[in-house]
Amino acid sequence: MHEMLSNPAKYSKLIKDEATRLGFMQCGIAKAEFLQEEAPRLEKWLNNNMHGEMSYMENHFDKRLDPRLLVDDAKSVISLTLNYFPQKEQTDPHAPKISKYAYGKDYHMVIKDKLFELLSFISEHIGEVSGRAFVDSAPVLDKAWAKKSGIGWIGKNSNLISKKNGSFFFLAELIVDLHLEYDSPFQTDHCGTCTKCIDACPTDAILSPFIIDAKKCISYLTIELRDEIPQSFNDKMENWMFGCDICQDVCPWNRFSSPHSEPEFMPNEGMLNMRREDWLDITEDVFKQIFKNSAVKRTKFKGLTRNIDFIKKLD
Ligand code: B12
Ligand code: SF4
Ligand code: SF4
Repeated sequence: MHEMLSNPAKYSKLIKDEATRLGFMQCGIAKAEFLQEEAPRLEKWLNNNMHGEMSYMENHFDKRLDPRLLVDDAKSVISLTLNYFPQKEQTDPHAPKISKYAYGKDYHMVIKDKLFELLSFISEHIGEVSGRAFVDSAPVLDKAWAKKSGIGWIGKNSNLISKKNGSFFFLAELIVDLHLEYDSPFQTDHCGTCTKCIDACPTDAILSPFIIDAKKCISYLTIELRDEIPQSFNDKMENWMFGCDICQDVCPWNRFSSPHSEPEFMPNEGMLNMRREDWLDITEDVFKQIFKNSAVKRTKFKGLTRNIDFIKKLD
């Protein structure tokens, strides 16, 4: 990009308007630089083996902390949020529970498409820009960038919370070699003296404010863990079979969540209406049909039935 011709404020505005048109809820922009504050925290988290079997978290330590190692000559990190708060939830209160984020089509696919559209918009309306799209799977500290670009703060449950929208949204980034106008980092912590998430976590996975021991988190146990779920969690799963929303459901800031209008995230009605018995008897064919294109496929049929078998022992 020829800096001579650049107009950062105008470009930032163009990009944010297009992000809104594409259905993103918030867009903030930060300077691409080394994440100084996060470096020792990430190192400590890994050294204390908080990541358990997620060995991918150990990889690319340097890249995870510096976007300039991911994109040559990176100048800006454009952070985006996409709402997934659903209009309707599972109807049978006794059915094994699925996290709200996994009701619709796999977010990786939905968000990647939108990010590519935003990247082509930039090339078309601003100029030859090199950039890469990131959603979740790559070594990028999504929450740190969202905080740096003014979208919100990291709550004691370790999720990124926005004053306007709570925390039921995904995070994604475009890292580009274009100089833009930057938003101010989010400075204030609006958790205050609240400890609702820490008190409500059934497995005590929130060791202290901001620090999650993934090995104890139901989300890890039901989605990431390949082995059997340890017996010590026998009476602690609170009927969750895929992910867990407890530390977000109890968060006062989620009173401000409003339902998304993303067609791709609309849930399969049949799935929402499945009764407890239907889940206990689920066949591989039904699994394939209701979770076609869903993030739930990550556990495969075998993983989901392992989780259902684990929690059904409780009755
Ligand atoms: C690994 C991972 C997990 C792991 C570990 C969780 C974790 N907190 O790291 C597991 C499998 C448990 C998990 C669970 C969930 N995840 Co997850 N996960 C990730 C992933 C891939 C990496 C996160 C990471 O880098 N962790 C490493 C550790 C070191 O980071 P950290 O916990 O954030 O630690 C920071 C704090 O400890 C902080 N810190 C330490 N001390 C202090 C002190 C102060 C004062 C402050 C402010 C901060 C602070 O510094 C650390 C480094 O930044 C991201 C995607 C991404 N690429 O970022 C999604 C992501 C964080 N997950 C997400 C979601 C939705 C979830 C679940 C809600 C899913 C569910 N319903 O089951 C749960 C929530 C559990 C929870 N309470 O965190 C979203 C969060 C969106 C948001 N609004 O914040 C992300 C961003 C995915 C996405 N692209 O949207 N996840
Ligand atoms: S997602 Fe559930 S298990 Fe994990 S920290 Fe939050 S409340 Fe605890
Ligand atoms: S429940 Fe309370 S302490 Fe936890 S993230 Fe929400 S506001 Fe912060």
